[in-house]
Amino acid sequence: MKLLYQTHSPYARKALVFAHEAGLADRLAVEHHETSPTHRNAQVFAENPLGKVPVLLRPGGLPPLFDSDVICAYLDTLNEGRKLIPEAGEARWHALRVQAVAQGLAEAGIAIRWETTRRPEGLRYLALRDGYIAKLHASYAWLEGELDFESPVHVGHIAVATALTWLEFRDLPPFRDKHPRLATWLDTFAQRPSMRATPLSGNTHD
Ligand SMILES: N[C@@H](CCC(=O)N[C@@H](CS)C(=O)NCC(=O)O)C(=O)O
Repeated sequence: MKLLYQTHSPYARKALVFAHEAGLADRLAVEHHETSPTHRNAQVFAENPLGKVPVLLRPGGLPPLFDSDVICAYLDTLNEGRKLIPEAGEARWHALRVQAVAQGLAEAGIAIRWETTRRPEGLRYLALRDGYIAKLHASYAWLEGELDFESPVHVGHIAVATALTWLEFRDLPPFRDKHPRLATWLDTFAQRPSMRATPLSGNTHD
């Protein structure tokens, strides 16, 4: 399988960390792609009409899979170990809603970057930036109270760790000062081989 990836994408890293945690990383050829709505990547668009990474290309003419949520769900079907997306009960809904909050963290971070550095200065809208900053702070507080810090790794943990490390990588609003449990948990999670094997690097090309 081939993973259309990006070394500075929280979503692409989430899919790859998931593959490592599921024991599937050696089945993936990882290919870096730059993407931006202002900088069309024809190879990515050929596989995903949204022009976004990650995309998982499967052998045998099977359709490409996107987005990161779908890729993780697919990889878990190949996972011969303990499932990383709990299959039933409240554990499933908990992991999926944690994943949803993590997706929102990355989305808010990207939106803040548009309103601070990516969009030309005269086109930035500070009220929109502030609205997204508020979403980040509310989500940090939610995770401090709701994340199951002690339980075995699931997709929600992977999504939160890859989102938070990306937010720090991009110097977006910090969470450590007011959310010590989250910060301590992240520092431990970041030492996992899956995280160490997938460092963030590079700049966005708009
Ligand atoms: N919901 C998607 C989001 C993917 C996404 O936004 N990827 C970014 C890179 S971080 C991208 O390729 N953006 C290009 C664009 O917006 O055109 C996922 O979870 O995979």
